[in-house]
Formats: sequence, structure tokens, C-alpha cells
Amino acid sequence: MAEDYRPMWTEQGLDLETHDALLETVGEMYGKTFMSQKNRPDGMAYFDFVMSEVHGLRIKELMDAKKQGRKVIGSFCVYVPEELVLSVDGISVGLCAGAEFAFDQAEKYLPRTTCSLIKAAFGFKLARVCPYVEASNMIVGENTCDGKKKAYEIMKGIIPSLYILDLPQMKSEEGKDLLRMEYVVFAKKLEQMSGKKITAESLRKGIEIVNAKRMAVNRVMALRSADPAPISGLDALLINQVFFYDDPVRFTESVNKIADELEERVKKKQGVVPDGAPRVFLSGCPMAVPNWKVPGIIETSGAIIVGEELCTGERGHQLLTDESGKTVDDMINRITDRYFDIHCAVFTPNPRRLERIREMFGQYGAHGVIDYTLQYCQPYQIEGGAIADDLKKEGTPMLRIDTDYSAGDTEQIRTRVQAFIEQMKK
Ligand code: BJ8
Repeated sequence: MAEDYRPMWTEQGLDLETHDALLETVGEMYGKTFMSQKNRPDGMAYFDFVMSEVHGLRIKELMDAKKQGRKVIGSFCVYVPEELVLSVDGISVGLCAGAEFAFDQAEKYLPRTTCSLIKAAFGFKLARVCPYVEASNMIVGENTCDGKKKAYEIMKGIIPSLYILDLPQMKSEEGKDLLRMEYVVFAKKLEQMSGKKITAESLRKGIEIVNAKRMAVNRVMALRSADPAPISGLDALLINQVFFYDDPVRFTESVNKIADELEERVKKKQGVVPDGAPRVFLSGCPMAVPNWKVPGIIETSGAIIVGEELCTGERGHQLLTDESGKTVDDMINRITDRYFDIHCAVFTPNPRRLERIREMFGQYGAHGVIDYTLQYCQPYQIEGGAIADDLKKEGTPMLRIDTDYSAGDTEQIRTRVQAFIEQMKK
């Protein structure tokens, strides 16, 4: 990091010693996982820089923005509409929760049998190591899985600014009405906390900014259907992860530059792996920074990841919000349409998710599916079983990996992935 950010972190109340340890570990992981890759697009230099300054420059930007009266809204889920946050000149940041950190402290509040993502969200707060959590004026939790729902009840005692967004469970008209009402109430909350009124103009601008960011990422992701793939799955995942906390306009420019570069690569048939390398499609739970374990194993075992049905993948960015709304109500309806079409496993029944996996598997020219779940994540574990049965019946090679954030099972997963790659080659 170019600057000494310690005074800023102290002001935020971080535990400097523990924070240093976290940064060192993440820095080492990043070096080993990303910088060792060959043939990376030049445009990834921007993302290397963003990651090197992940707790530095971006946090300074957030703190400076707060001094100018802007509000920072943290969230854990892709059902929280960034469009609404932007419409009150707020800044939306995803709270990553991707590392096994201070789980011993988290387990004082939560059963051991809680998924790593929830435990990490607690661990980061309790150990005071996440400057994004500390920079947030309000953190939005959502009633999705039972684990999150109940954990937020406890989190409210630790983070008083926690706001809960209720979500429907079924894709019915009544379910959509509930989501719309929740977004209306959330919009009012944002107005109240920011002191700014949402107007048709401010909301339209928010929708356009977020759509532009999604379209840029969609360009990159579509180019991965080429063989050889012009970008690794790890770098694509990194773009998806940075999507949640970078400045949206700057991010969009950087991603469009990479897309231009990748288009040239595709024209020249330049890839990050040789032509015909085994192509993996990922489905399942989100992979938050710095959870790079499974993609790292896959791509150091001779395969390439070409697409992902994850929240740090197409569930996060593929759909656009219709920009033709004229009034604030009209636009909130269109925002609701967009988010209601995300197929998270917390919905029941959830048949579109399997259909989408099938469609994407074909579009990306994948050879096999790896379904990734976090231990104790019942929605994805249970749905993953049904998905695996259906795909296997159709003859699609399929591997299920159920894991956590520890490194303990790395070699065991590697052995299974290598055997799966052999199966795909056949
Ligand atoms: S839209 S996937 S971000 S809820 S891994 S905490 S589901 S027990 S993260 Fe999610 Fe929104 Fe859905 Fe996406 Fe629960 Fe499972 Fe843990 Fe999970």
C-alpha cells in the first residue's frame, strides 16, 4: 500500500495487530493464487491494484465521502438493490465474509454447525478487522436462509445499525408484492437516513450506473464461451468480487477495457490455457473475498472455469433493470421485477435455477459441472442433490464439493477434482 493508513484504521476502531495479520495472510494468498497465473490479460493490473489497496485507498475514498455527507451501506446479499442506494447518493459495499477468521469468537454466539459465510461475518466484526463494516452507516441483512435470519437477530446486538429486509420464499405474485413493499420501505429508510429525497431523475441515474456495470461484466463473461478461454476463472471471479465494493463508474470503465482486450484475444484465438482444455462450469454458494480455494484447485489441476451460476457470478450481474420507468413507483416496480428473477436456493420451489444451469452449461461450452456448497448450507446442499441427479441423468459430468473456509481438505478436494477432470476428458 502506497500510504500509511494506520491512523485511519485506528480512527475506525480496528484492532491493528489482528488486522495486520489478516492483511498479511490475504496478501500471501493473493500472490500465490493470482500472480502465479500465466497469460493474464493486461487489464487485470487494475484489479491487482484494487486488491493491493482493498483496505487502503478504497476505504479512504469511503471515509472522505462520508465527511462530505454521503452514506455507506453495507450488505451481504445480491437482493439488496444498489440502484436505491445510489439514488440517495449513497455508496453500496458488499461485506465479503470469505475467510475463516475469529471463528472461535463467532462460535460464542453461533452453533459450530453454522455455515462459514455467516461465521465469517461475525468473526470479522468481533475481531474488528473489517474496515468496510466499520465504514458502513447502515448494514442491511436479509431474511433469506434460516441461518442468516436467526444470526441477524444476534448481530443486531453487535451492530445496532443493522436493518433487515424481508424476502418472500415463493415466486408467486404475492411474493413479488412482498418484495416490492420491502423495497418501498427500504427506499424510505434510505431517504430518512441520508436526508435526500429519491426522485425519478436520481433513481434513473442509479439504475443506469448499475446496469452499465452489469453490462460490462456480462461482456467479459460472454467472451469466456470462446475456446481457448481468454481469461481464467480465477480472474473472472476476482472481477465478480470487486464488483461489490469498487466505485461503480470506475469499475465499469476498467471492465470494459478488459472486455476490449479479451475481444482481441478471442479474435486471435489467444487463451490462458491451450485449446481444448477441460472446461468446468461452477454452481452453488457465493465465493466471497478471499475464498479462492476451490477455483484455485480446479485451475491448478489442468482445467479452466468458464462460467459460474453463483452470486459472485451470473446471479449477481446477469439481469438488467428495465430503464423505461417514468416515475419512482414505476422504477421500483421494474427494480422488483429484476431482483425477483434471481434464482437463489432460498426460494421454494426453485426450478428456474436448474434450467439456468443447463442453459449456461451449453452457452459456455462446458464439459462438466462442479457444484460448490458450504457445509451446513441447507438450501444449496439440498437443492444441489436434486440438480446433480437431474444433470447426471442427462449424462452431464457432475462433481459435488461440500467444504468450508479451512485449508484442511485442500488435498482431498484436489484428488477428487483431478479424477473428475479425467472423467470429463473421456
Ligand atoms: S441470493 S446465495 S447472497 S442468500 S451459504 S448464508 S444461503 S447457509 S449466502 Fe446468499 Fe443472497 Fe442467496 Fe446469494 Fe445461508 Fe447458505 Fe450460508 Fe448463504
